[in-house]
Amino acid sequence: MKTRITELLQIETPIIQGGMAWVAEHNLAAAVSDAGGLGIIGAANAPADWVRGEIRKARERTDKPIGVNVMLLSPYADEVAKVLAEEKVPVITTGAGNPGKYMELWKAAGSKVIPVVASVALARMMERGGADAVIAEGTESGGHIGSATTMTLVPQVVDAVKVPVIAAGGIGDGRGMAAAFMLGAEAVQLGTRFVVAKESICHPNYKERIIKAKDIDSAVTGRSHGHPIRQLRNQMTKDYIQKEQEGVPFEELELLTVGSLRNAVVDGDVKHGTVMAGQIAGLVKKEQACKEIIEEMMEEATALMQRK
Ligand code: TUI
Repeated sequence: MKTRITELLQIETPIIQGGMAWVAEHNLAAAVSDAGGLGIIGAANAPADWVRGEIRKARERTDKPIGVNVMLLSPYADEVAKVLAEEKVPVITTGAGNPGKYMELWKAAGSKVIPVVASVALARMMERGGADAVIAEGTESGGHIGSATTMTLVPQVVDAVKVPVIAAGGIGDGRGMAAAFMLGAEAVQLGTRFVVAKESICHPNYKERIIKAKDIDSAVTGRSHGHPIRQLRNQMTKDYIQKEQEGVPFEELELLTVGSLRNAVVDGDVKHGTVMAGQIAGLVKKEQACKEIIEEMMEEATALMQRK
């Protein structure tokens, strides 16, 4: 399937893997790119040297293009930004902020820059600043979220900018992909379904928690201090939300989550750790290879889109 995004990124299928912290490392990214999509290494809160190492390891695994996602709240964002320019990473996506200050550096290195936006205003600003495309991410997503839904955000962003739009948030199969295309998107980004991929290094307990999740199993922590995070309900979300309701200050709440995503992803503590996942978790029913996920989605989406 050809769209402006497949042309821009030189990929075969308009499916992009999200830059999930701790999960989106070189094994997953290479597997997605090898399967014809765009694999992404998630820099998250990791130091720049780790990011450089992952880029190089991914390059040993595949000749296909690979992207890197910069989490703009990271204390290492400036250093990571420089490494990406040095390594001439072909595609850079950003999240949780405004990447305006890095745009010139990245464009000079020849990278395609694709910021995640959660509003029409930021989408317009990013286009003016030279973004090659934008990812319109709805509140159905896992992790750090905005407030607009994918259904409402995507068509409004499509109408507001000329650059191609990638839809994210709540998409987990070919039906979601076809729906996003009906809204005007030219590619989709998936996180939760790829967390459960065979090539994902995520702990089996985490994958199992997603597979067992029901439709309304996610909760949002951090609304009280403006950093909302969607994750699957467990003891951690219960304690956190109760403390938020009691008015416990941000600094104290923050202590509850130090290292908690790592505890879940790496050590498999899905009870007390942070199990970030989107609302589509209830739809994800089994572990599959990235190639299988992409082929299945493409088959389903193209059949739906050809239907009159
Ligand atoms: O970034 C994400 N999802 C994430 S990042 C993450 S790790 C983390 N660590 C510490 C604190 C917070 C998160 C887990 N999940 N998605 C992309 C995304 N970006 N979603 C929403 C946004 C967003 C929201 C508001 C982007 C820009 C924005 O406004 C920026 C501005 O300054 O106007």
